[in-house]
Amino acid sequence: MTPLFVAQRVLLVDDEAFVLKLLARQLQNLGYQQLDSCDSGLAALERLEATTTAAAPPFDLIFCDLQMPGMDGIELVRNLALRGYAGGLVLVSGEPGRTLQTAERLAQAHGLNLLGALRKPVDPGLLREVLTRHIAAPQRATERAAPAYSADELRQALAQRQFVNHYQPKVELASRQLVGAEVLVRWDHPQHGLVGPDRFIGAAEEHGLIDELLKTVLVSAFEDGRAWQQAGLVLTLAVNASMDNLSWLGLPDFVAEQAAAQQFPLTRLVLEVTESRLMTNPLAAIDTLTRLRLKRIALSIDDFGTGHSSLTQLRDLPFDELKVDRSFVHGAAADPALRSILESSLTMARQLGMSTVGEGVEDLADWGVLRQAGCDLAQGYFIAKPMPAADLAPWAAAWPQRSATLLRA
Ligand code: G
Ligand code: G
Ligand code: MN
Repeated sequence: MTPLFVAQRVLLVDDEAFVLKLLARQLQNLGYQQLDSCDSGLAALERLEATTTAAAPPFDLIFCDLQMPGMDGIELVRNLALRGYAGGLVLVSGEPGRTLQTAERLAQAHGLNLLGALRKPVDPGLLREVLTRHIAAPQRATERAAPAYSADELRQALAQRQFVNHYQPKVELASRQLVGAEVLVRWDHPQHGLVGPDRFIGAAEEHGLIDELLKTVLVSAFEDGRAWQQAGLVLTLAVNASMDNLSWLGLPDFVAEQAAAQQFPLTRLVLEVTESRLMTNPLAAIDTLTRLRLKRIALSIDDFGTGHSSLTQLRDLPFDELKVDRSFVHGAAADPALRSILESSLTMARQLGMSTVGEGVEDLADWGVLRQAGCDLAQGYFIAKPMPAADLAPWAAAWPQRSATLLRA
């Protein structure tokens, strides 16, 4: 376990000294170093107030027992909400599952950042899973919120063609063959250097420029795809679409026209979709997705398992591919909870006739777990990081040799 969590300040609240000690030990084993504990809800609130009023920031994470003398966990949760506590919350209890579930819903209804609920004694695998969710989700959220670019800045960047596509290889686990690449846009900013999508996608959505961005990403992808094809490199290209893009009813026709202009076959295009925000116009999205499908463009459900990409979508929409989120892939070999989520997601996808991709493959163990679980494709730093278009052909040429070494064949 890498110490991903060292910077996190954690408060444990439980009236049983033994539970506090055990949980503290488990968290220390996971790399947490800044642990604080108290034995009642009231003491927790005092602690929180002391840290909030002082220059020090409040806690990043609170573990809260339900059954406590004096102020119980439910009351503490209510008080946390009243004080605007914005950190993560994990409920821990010996109470039966239903009670814990109800408490969970209550915490969510209060608008708290609930990471999960754990039964006592706390299973180390489940604990890690809950914490992984914490580092996976909120980090992405804050990154997205970072420096907001204005509509004018984005418009100018579009006009000056400052957005460039990078490509991350997707390889078949069974054959190790390169079969495609995910297109990941970057902003080659004249002052800020290469800016990642997490820092401008949100702004582009907000300013109504996300369709313009998708257009440039698609056109460049078709151009690059055509060049690779002429060089003998046949690749399936996967482009990311925002939910907002799906309200654009003209998207399927635009895609078809541009692909035809570059003689790029639509059967080699995949559209990756994450439910990044509430679907504002579900009818339009279903219309667009279905028409894309009719044009033989493959649809992929991205970041599966993160809570954005949900079972409801699988039921309602014609997806061809499921991408298991990297938080369930990396480290799954050594973690029974992650592994079972990963395996059951893959099994479900297969039963629905979808092909599968594991993203976030960072080491040989991740590769092995996917291979064993029968996943079709792998993507991640272990194989290659996203790279400029010009680097892809050389990378592809070197891959057979490199993969043999990496996988010790
Ligand atoms: O490399 P990475 O930082 O590339 O990408 C971060 C996130 O940005 C990913 O969730 C990815 O899906 C998203 N993303 C990358 N390129 C695009 C794009 O062209 N359009 C949209 N909507 N999202 C993108
Ligand atoms: O949400 P989406 O699946 O489109 O995200 C792709 C994002 O994941 C990009 O930001 C990309 O840079 C990143 N990424 C790709 N491979 C890995 C990996 O092996 N580990 C990690 N942590 N991130 C990765
Ligand atoms: Mn993606």
